[in-house]
Amino acid sequence: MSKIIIINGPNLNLLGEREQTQYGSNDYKYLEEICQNRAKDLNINLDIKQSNVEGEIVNIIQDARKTYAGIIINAAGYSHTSVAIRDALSIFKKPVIEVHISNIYKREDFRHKSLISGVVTGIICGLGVNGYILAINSMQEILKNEN
Ligand code: CA2
Repeated sequence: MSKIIIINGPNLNLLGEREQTQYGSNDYKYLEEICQNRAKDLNINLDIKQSNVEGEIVNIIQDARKTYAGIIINAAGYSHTSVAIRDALSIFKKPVIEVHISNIYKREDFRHKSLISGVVTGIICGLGVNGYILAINSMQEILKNEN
């Protein structure tokens, strides 16, 4: 059974509490539930982690090398600023899918550049929390084709 991890960055734990026009009305628990349900349907073993701390996210990515076949990451605000997270992802050497709930290209200029996009396998953005489900589906296809 494939083992993958979803890593969520800062403030995503507050989903549903504010900014519902950008991120929808569903809360973080709902996001975890729909992802776990989809993973179960696909016979994937899924772990989900969230951190508001850049260095913790780097540690999670480093540790992921030993355990996981792929990473799905929404680095949130750090997508636009973090060379350290980009470097950690580039060392991972297995499939990585970047997810954004909102369409970052429709928003402020500073969100148009994601520093991690250049080191990931693919990107899903602007499709709401359903983007995570699409990412799980795609990861399953990628991993199936590897074997
Ligand atoms: O669209 C996305 O998924 C983002 O990665 C979300 C980040 C934002 O900084 C990126 O530009 C795009 C922000 C996540 C913060 O989520 C909140 C949830 C509830 C209330 C306030 C923020």
